[in-house]
Amino acid sequence: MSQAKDNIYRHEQSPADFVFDDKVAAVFSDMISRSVPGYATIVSMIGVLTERYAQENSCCYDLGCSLGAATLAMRHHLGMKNCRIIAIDNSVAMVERCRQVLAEDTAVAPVELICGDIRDVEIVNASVVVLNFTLQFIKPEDRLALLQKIHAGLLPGGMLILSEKICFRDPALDALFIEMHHRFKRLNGYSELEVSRKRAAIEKVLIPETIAEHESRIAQLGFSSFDVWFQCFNFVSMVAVKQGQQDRQ
Ligand code: GEK
Repeated sequence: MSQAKDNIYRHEQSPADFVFDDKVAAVFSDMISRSVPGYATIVSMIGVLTERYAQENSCCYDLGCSLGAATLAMRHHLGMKNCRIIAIDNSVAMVERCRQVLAEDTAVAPVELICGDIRDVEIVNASVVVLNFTLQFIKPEDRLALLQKIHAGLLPGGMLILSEKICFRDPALDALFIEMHHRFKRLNGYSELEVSRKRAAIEKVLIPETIAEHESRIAQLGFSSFDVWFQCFNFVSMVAVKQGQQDRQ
C-alpha cells in the first residue's frame, strides 16, 4: 500500500473536528508513526506478546484495528496454534483500506474483518485482546462496560494489551510531557501550526486518563496482573492478565 504523507493540518481550512474519514485513512500509517512515540516498537512487541499468550484454538481480537498493523503483527506470530483473528473498526474508510492490506499479506491465520462498533461486538474464546490506542476514543462512561465485556470473553490466562495516550496528575509533569510530545512531532516534520491545529481538533474526541485510572478500572474487573510494559512521555502500553486456572489453586 502507498505511504502517503500526512498534510491534513498544514492548511488553514483544515478540519475543526478530528474524524477517521477517507482523508485520514489515506495517510494513517504516516500520521501515526510521526505522531505516536514508540508506535513501531509497540506494534512489533504485540506480535511477540501474542506468540507467548495466544492459546491453541482460540481467538485474538484487534479492537479499533485501523489499517491492521496490530492484526498483521499478531498474524505473523501465531505459528500453528489454529487461532483466528477478529479485527474490528467502525470507520468504513479504515476497514476498506485494511481489507486491501490484508489481501496483500501472505500469513495463513484467518482474519475476520468487521466494520462495526467495538462496544457492540461479542468477545468470546479470546486469548489475546488488543486495544492499541483505541480506548482513548471511547466515551469515558462506556469504558468500564467495554473492559468488563473483554474480561468476560477472555480465557483464563488470557491477555489484554492496552496502549493509550495518558495524562498525569502532576500538572507540571503533564505540561512537560505534552511539550515533549509536541517536540517529537516537530522533529518528525510537522510544523508548529500543524501541531496546534491537530491538538485543537483531537482534544474533543481523544480523552486521556492517568495510569492510576486505568489500573483501578482493571483491578475492579478482577484481572490478576497489571503493569505498564512500555512508556515514552505521555504514551504507554499496558498489559493485564486474566487469572489462569493454575492461579486459583
Ligand atoms: C493501530 N489500533 O494502528 N468502534 C470501533 N472502532 C473505533 C471506535 C469504536 N467505537 N472508536 C474509534 N475506533 C490501530 C490504531 S487508531 C488510534 C488505532 C489513533 C477506531 C477508529 O476508527 C480508528 O481507526 C481507531 O479506533 C483508533 O495499531 O488514531 O490514535
